[in-house]
Amino acid sequence: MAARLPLAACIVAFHLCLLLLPSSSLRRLSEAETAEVRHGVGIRPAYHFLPAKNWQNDPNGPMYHNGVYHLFYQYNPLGATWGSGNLSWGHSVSRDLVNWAALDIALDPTAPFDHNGCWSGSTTILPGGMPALMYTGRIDNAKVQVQNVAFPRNPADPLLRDWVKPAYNPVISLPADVPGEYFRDPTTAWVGRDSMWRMAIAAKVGGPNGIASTLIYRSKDFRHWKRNDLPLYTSRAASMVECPDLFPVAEPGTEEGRLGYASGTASGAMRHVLKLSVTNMTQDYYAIGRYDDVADTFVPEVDGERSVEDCRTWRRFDYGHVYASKSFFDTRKNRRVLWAWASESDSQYDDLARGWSGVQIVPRKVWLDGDGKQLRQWPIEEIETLRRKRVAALQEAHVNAGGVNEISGAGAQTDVDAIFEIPSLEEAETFEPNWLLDPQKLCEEKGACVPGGVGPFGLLVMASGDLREHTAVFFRVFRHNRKYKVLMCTDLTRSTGRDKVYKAPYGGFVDIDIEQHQRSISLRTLIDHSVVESFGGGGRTCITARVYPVHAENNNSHVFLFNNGTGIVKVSRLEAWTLATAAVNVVHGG
Ligand code: DQQ
Repeated sequence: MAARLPLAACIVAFHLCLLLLPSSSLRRLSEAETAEVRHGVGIRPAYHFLPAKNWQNDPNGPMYHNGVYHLFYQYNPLGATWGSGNLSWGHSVSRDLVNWAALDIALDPTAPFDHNGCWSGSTTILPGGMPALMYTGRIDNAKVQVQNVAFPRNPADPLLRDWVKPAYNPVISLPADVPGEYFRDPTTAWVGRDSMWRMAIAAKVGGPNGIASTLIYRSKDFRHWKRNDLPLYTSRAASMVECPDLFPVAEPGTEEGRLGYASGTASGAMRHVLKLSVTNMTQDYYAIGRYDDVADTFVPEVDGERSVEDCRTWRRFDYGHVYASKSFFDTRKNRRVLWAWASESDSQYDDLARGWSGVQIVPRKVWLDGDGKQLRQWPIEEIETLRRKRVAALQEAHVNAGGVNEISGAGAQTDVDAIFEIPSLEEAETFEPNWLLDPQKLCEEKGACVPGGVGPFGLLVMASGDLREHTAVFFRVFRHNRKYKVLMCTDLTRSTGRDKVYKAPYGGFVDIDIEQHQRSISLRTLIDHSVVESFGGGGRTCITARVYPVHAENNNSHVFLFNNGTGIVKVSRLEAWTLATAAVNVVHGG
């Protein structure tokens, strides 16, 4: 028998009207209210990684070493703006990837080979267990980029607090055919069958209008490096791609399917993932493909509307607001773990007022889906240690057409895990093929307040009690060539009453056959004040958004289920927990 949701049927009609209000009807804020939000009251994440203050961007060199997780990150110790010439490697350590202690800066721009900034890079554990940081240094006023190495001063220090840059740096100088500012972001290195080290580096090859390339360098001794004639991959359609990441994944259906592998692991049962961060779009794209470990080339195996040549048509780790992702192989749990930067999406003025800017996503386990075409991602299980009060445990509930039901007790620090079942797909709207090209635009045209056939249904999070402010995370199902197409959106149109904040919706399709999945689809959303991270269809499509609701300053956020389609949506299972605040780089005494 269908159970009733805990409360709120009575608010349905009233709130749906509000849902349909144009966003311009949001109340204008007083100066004082705006200032509160600008100073970060109610906005600062409680369990996402960020330094105590100042600017951070890309995750750098994550690793698990001698029982300790390390995260380095692009950090400006002098303020809450990027400050390219000041960029340093911030350094924190953790036992569980959830609680972090801040250490001194690992690399700062003080050497002749990096005095305009220590930019992004990776860690490699050398034989014998010695970790090496490989990073990009900017060396002169022309901001020429070179690659440098650094080692721990005392490898026996479990926290690896002190890093030394050998005087023989740079280990790789700028190649003659690459403009000075386009040579950066070395990957973790791996050893090939010829016992030589390899690593990939991003470069624009052939002058200012050159080709976005991912170069491979080889070395016998980790000090002298020589470039391969052939790049790993060139992306002819993009002008520069940065932060490359190449890692193996096991073929689906093998026993190892969900395990991760160290860089360089290659066997018949392996495919590889190449991820590239496309500079001018600030979006990360990945392809599954074949890495030839003799020629060191990567050939994407693309399907349908995707192109081998144009990495901007590949799938994305996240269809929201993340960039410069980097994965590492976690030997503690034999899994591949992904980090990525989610920048602020209000103004630089706001960053300065708050004194901090930029967060990292909750680390995600990554593996190849059973269909062999896409990756799946899921928050690392350790995040569940923050679960405190279970505020909902529903089975066989439902949300009526036009319904809005509160998940009582859920708020600004909540983990919601739900499975929605659609009793009938009869009402699904017809899909127009040109929508395929731009799911984000489709989410814009068909936002949460545009009624549909099957959907929009999902969650309203970081919502004020009166629903004037809310962020909608939802699905909409379309009929397409006798099959169904599932769209996932995070609609920020009504996320805040503030102006000059990014409010366009994000969107991606969820590549599942919903009929084969008993007309069901899952949604997990991690809510953390200004961060809303959602995993649709078991982590096949992920969307991270940054939101700045004004009501959050009163610690008074709500979570609702909603359904703005014409038929009932069943909630076959839903659990929600409040999440505790993690100890993330806490500064004692203030
Ligand atoms: N950020 C770093 C670069 C990298 C870019 C500089 C990507 O090394 O290419 O902060 O966000």
